[in-house]
Amino acid sequence: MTTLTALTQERRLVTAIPGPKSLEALQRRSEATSGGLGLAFPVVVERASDAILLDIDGNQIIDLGSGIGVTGVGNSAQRVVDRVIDQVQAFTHTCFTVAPYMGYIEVCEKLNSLTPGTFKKKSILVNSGAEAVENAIKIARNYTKRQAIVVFEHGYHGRTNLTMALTAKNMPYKEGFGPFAPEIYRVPMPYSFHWVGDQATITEDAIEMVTHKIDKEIGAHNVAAILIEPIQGEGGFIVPPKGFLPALSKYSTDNGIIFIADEVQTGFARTGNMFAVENENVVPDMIVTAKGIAGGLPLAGVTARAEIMDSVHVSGLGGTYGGNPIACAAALGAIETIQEENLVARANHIGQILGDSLRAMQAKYPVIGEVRGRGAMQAIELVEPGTKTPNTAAMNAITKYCQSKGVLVLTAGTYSNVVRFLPPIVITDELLKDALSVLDEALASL
Ligand code: PLZ
Repeated sequence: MTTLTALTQERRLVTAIPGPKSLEALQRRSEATSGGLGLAFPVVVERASDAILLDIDGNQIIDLGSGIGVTGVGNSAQRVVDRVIDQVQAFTHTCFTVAPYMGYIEVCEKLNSLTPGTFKKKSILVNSGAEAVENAIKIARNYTKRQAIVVFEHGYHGRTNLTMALTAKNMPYKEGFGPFAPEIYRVPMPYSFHWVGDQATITEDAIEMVTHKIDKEIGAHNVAAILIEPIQGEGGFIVPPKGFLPALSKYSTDNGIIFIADEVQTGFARTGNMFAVENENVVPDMIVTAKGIAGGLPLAGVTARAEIMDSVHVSGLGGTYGGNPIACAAALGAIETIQEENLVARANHIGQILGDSLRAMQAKYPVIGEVRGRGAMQAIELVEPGTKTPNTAAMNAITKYCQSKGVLVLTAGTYSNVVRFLPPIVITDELLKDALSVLDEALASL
């Protein structure tokens, strides 16, 4: 076995982006793979470590996307690599519901102790965020004996049939893929930047709108669960106004509704708390995790009060690969990294640098309508200067400019006008500042 040395944490371009080898490989990509797959950054990756991606032409690219918020502990984090190698040599698969193994149990113990709430909790593991959301809904419906699910405008929960129905945005996620699952009700989200009402009373007004809709149009006693991202991810890093999540959580409790936090994108230190709901001391009945849990291996979890998780009949939950032993080994390595390297504090430190620098850019460039997010999860919303009209052209121009200079940034937003930053939480200050200087150039070049 060859051992690879870690890549130097610096940006280095040796060809245009994409270089000749990537161009050739991308030609093969388009011949071999479905045209239905998107492509955010047109290079082919050879290796990666921490916050640097090395492409097959030898370019070193700064990763401000973490594979959509996954590699918070860094690409190929050492503790993840070591545990995965040990596990893959020990055994690769048995199926946890056929012959169990310790890794699955240990990851669930970690989830039960790390998630908010002092009550007894239990967990299951599955393969993806969407599968975890599906299971959360199954369990909530089974426990409450109710069917309606309340979700929010601008929300994103996945691409499977049920989770498409839970997701707000039609294009590209839902277009042509219906029919969608029934008993899903979408309610208004207090998106403060675009809120037409009074900013001073946004929380109260939004709660009134949401609870009015639930009470009058659905009937609270028919609602199994309210499902919400504590900071909406794909929708454009929309942070609910202070007090909104606590009020929603209280309304759920008062009405026997399961409050589910979808922490797939926000979880595991990303926002400067282990889980984003902690920011306002919200304790969800159920919490869905994925992405950052396992340092890049496919793993997701559903964690809830024990009585909710135990309400399901034996064999009502499962799946061939859910909680695969290699993914569990990776998760134990990732969680150990988060704890030992104190990545919660590190995410706050990144948040300071990101926030200060993005706000300084906002003061210079009126194309930035708003800077928002928390910790290592922040974004800029781009507008026609002086208005709130979405500026998709600016988003595209900025991402393209960053690309050409070797900085990977991702986009988001219902109006396709948000550039988002989700760096590995282990990114060095120098590398982050270098990436932000490229972003500044991109804005200046508009
Ligand atoms: N819930 C809050 O952010 C995944 C989607 C990328 P899966 N977000 C990235 C894309 O284009 O498909 C996500 C999320 C929230 C659920 C999911 C779904 O997680 O692991 O992609 O299924």
